[in-house]
Amino acid sequence: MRMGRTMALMGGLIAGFCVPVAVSARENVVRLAGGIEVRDGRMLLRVDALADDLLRVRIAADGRLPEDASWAVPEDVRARRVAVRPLGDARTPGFRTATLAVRIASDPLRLIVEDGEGRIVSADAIAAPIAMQGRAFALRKTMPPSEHYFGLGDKTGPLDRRGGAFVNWNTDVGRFGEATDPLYKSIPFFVATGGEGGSYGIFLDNTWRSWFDFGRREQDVLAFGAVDGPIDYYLIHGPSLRRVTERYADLTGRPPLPPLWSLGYQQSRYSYMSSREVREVAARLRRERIPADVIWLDIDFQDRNRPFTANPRTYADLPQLAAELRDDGIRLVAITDPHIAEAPGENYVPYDSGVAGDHFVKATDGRPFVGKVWPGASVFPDFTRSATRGWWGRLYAGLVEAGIAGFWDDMNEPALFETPSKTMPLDTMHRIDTPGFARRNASHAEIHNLYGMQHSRATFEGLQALAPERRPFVMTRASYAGGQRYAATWTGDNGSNWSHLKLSVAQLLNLGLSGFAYSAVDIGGFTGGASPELLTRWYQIGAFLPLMRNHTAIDAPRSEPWVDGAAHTAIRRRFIEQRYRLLPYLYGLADENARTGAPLMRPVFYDYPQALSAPCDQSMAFLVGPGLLVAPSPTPESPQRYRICLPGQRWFDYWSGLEAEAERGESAKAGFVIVHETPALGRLPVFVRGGTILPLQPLVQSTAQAPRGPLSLHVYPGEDCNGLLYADDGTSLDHGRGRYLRQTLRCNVATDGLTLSFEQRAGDYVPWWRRIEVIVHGWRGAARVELDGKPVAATADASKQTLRFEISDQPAPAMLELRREE
Ligand code: NBV
Repeated sequence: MRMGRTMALMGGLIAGFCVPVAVSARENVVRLAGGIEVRDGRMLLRVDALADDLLRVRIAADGRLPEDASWAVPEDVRARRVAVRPLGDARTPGFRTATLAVRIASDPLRLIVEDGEGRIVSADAIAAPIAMQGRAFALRKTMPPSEHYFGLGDKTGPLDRRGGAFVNWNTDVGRFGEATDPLYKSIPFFVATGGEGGSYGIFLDNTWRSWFDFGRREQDVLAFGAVDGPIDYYLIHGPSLRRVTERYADLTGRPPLPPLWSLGYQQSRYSYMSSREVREVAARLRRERIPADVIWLDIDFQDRNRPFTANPRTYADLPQLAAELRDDGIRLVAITDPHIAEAPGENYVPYDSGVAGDHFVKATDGRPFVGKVWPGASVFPDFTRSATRGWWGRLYAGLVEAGIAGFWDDMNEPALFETPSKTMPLDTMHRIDTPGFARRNASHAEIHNLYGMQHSRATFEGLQALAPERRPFVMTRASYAGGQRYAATWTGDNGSNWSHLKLSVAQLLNLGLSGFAYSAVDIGGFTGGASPELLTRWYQIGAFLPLMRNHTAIDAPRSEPWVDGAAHTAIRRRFIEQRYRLLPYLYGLADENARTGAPLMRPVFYDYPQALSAPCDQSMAFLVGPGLLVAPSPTPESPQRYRICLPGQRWFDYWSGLEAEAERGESAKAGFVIVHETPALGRLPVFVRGGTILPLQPLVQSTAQAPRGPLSLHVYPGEDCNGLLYADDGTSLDHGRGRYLRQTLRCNVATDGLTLSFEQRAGDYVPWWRRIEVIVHGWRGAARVELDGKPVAATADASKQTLRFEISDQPAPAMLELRREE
């Protein structure tokens, strides 16, 4: 249980930390072109300004900084500097960047960061700001009452981390619950918002077992530390939350643009037991007219659970299966766990070649470490060696050739059976041999949290090498900060209950703020079996999540969309269809994410800081990009009416297209349009921000089909009105060579109507649409429409308050004028 274990760990650490290591007189200050180094007794504190709003802080208790290496932050990024101006005196030296003031107070050494106006962004605590106990360290900072904390990957509990304490130690938790910690991933990064200096983020780049305490143990103290390893963290100043997440992406990388098909509906189960069963599922999806792009193959597709094999009886025709499904617009994703069966003399290539290349992690006796997992006795690749990653990557040749489109790296905490620690002994040896690192042996205690990240890196890079023209798709369960460069993720083995439905929204939001923009949750829950209503609700919300995958455990009832009869199937189908209609919008968000790091799924306060103090329970609400606000009931199991706080001025109901009207008596609350919703099974409230141009496409059954008909542009007038069109071939890397289409659209509300402009198109990709249908919402009365001065026939619909017309595609800049007529 989270609190019990965490408290025990930190109790030990912090108690010992009360004796600061060095408080002697200041010995020297070295002013650097891009930072400062201050020594106090033996302790060394170094701050480098990588950018005006991005600081790297390193502390060495023995005065010597450790090797400058990182699995998360690439070398060229760590090498960046901006010139700084000196600040302060010998007692409190510091520097200024264009936007920050950095001061280092003494006795004890303390770091204080202010913005240009002297407002505190982040300040070390006065008491024991840096404390050591052996090789463990704890850092303490002040925690203003107004501040809220987010991030740390998919850790459970409330969205806001304030008042919580968390441990980073990748763990196969099985049936996790609301208070389970640690979980599968370690992303030691949080964002803070609501303080006087604006939003900031802190990323502790330390792979050892680490912890974060947001005022749980000590009120108003923010503390973090690790049991060993470097004291090396980055402080990012926003002041907007958006800017923090973008900067974190500059630091640790952005996910590459994923294949379009991965945004479609994905059907999985542990396991579809034969290629016959896969064909049946595929046929049923098509027969039921449920759009789908992917079917997943879990461990039972393999021969005796051995990675990189296919069961010779049940999946003898894998290449044929993949080809047939592909013709039907369905791709296969197959599991490739990291454990390799210890099977000498059995012609099991991954084992034989792994031994020949000395690729496995070693026990203290120097022999490959052997542990029990799915295949029985297994050995574990040492992914900290580039040669091993290369070897692993080549193992995919057979599956890629068989037509498998994507891969699933599970069990990579790494998880082991029949051991209380659930993983390998901490003294198991890895042999780091990767450019940018000194070659050395490293204990599993140091590498554990990295294992999943480097596993998915090996998979990703292997696929790049095997199919250089294709975008790899990899999903990993365990990872570390920066792992978003290689793989999408999901939240592991959740339960089929309402509490997990709620948790999943907070988990995916925090993952998005932690760099993992592509994340999924097992729709319906992995264990237990969902009630029909729970499953339907999950499908509805799932349609708006970054990735949409239904998955269940081997012993759980099936949870494909059709399992609960026609009425439920119809609702689930309708929501999956909406996701497919929204693909042009979702793909535009993917393009934005690849360029800026902005997550697809965002907390409402990402764009609307006032949402942090909304007079509504916002725990289930989220944004999809800047334009959509999804507002499920905060108590989804309850039929109770609930209030929805729409921040800002103007919102439209996504389903009816009508402007959302503030409920009577609610309009007085400044900053929000407040509406009420009485839950009905078929409905999920979704709103569009006034000021959005939302591109939608005609329905398809798979992204492999070209949509037939026009692209629809729904214009919802309002402030800062804009939209983005992005398209490319969806699977290749041609978009990096100019074969893409990116076009900004804008609208301007005038007293007598509206203008809609198409800006200059970038890229030379020719899209699937030839015509564009424009639907302007909130329109009253008749209209005269002109495109670059030429009249266009338009139809107004008074009951829907729309104005509708069709034009040809507009590759060049163009201007539409819409004038209201009496
Ligand atoms: O490979 C089987 C399962 C998989 O379905 C699930 O999604 C993973 O989280 N896997 C765990 C192994 C253990 C299941 C008890």
